[in-house]
Amino acid sequence: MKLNEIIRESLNAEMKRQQDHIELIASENYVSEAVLIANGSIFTNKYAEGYPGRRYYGGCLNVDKVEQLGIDVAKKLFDAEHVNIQPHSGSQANAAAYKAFLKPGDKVLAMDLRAGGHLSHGFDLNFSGEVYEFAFYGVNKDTYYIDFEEVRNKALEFKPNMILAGASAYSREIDFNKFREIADEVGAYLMVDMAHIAGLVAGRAHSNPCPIADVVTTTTHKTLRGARGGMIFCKQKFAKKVDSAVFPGVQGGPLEHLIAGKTQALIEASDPSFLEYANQVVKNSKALCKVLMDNNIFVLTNGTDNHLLNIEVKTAFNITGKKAEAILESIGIVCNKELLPFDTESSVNTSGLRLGTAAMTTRGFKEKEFEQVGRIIVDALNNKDLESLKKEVKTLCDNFPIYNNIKY
Ligand code: DSN
Repeated sequence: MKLNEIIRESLNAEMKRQQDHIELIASENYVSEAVLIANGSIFTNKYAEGYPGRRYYGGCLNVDKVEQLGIDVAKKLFDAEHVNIQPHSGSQANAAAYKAFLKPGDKVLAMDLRAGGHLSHGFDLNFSGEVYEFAFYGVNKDTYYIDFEEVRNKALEFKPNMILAGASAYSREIDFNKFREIADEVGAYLMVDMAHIAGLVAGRAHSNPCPIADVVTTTTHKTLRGARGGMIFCKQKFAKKVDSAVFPGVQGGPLEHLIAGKTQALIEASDPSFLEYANQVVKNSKALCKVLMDNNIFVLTNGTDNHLLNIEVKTAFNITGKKAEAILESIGIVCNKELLPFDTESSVNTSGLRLGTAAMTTRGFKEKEFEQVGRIIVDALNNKDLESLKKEVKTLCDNFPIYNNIKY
């Protein structure tokens, strides 16, 4: 049967959209052609409930080989005692990690969504906020850094069963040892959600939480540049309860085609060139940050140590984050509005933007290109000639192709 025409047209249109836009969404990236092949492979036909060597279905010889390879590579890359690479997503990984370590109603201290946390870290409309009792720490009002005094005070007062470190919109290195100290002081488990920074950890551009925390969750498609999905790392002593929390706890059959895509990406992230990539992501982020700061834009924490930066656009340009996102998209730059800590705007409008460098670094952008992107952003938000800025964006995109002639 032929590929449906609407699907074909949409895929080709999406290929063109991705090629013709500068992608600054901090959680996105471009996978390799090898990862695409694995993602779209015949492993999608296979049921494989269970784990390599102990499945509930026959015919798992080939998927076993790949999943075991992924496990071995992930353990080595992240210096972890145990890993489960079956979670379908970061939220699924978090659901399984909570299930492995907590009972419904147990207490978790996590980063506030408004300070840069994540929906699955206790937001009241998310399963996490419904099943467990969450309290939140935030960032310092002057520095916008994680306020460890607040973390400690809240931990002493709230007495959580678990402390959760990790964020979706935090631009500074997270000190996992400090979280460990506080967790030990109050007798809590330490969980780290390293979804955003996993690629930087793999590329040695951020410290590694795996040897420090009891359990670490991640997505596989952000800075790690793999198939969409999740993983959970833990100490060997927790391996059994983590594995049974994933299956049969929160999932049934694993998506072996995506596990093949994750495995391919993990192999790519183990290559020495990935160290260079991760390092370049951070250098690019710093270069973009400098241009924006030189143009009097407030960057939260006055800088960045990782792949992203959060900027305030309301003061500098007298527009909301929503409007800024729309202006940039009109010239071919894609990013997302961001609700900032202490924001006075609603979550629909926001005062800020979150900008990330992982995707365009994959396409080959270096500091020079990010300096140009920073200048284009400033000009666009100052409402300079948008037509000519759009042409400049297109030329930059043309000079850095994503894939060699993929056509559906
Ligand atoms: N939605 C992702 C992000 O953009 O950060 C987190 O899951």
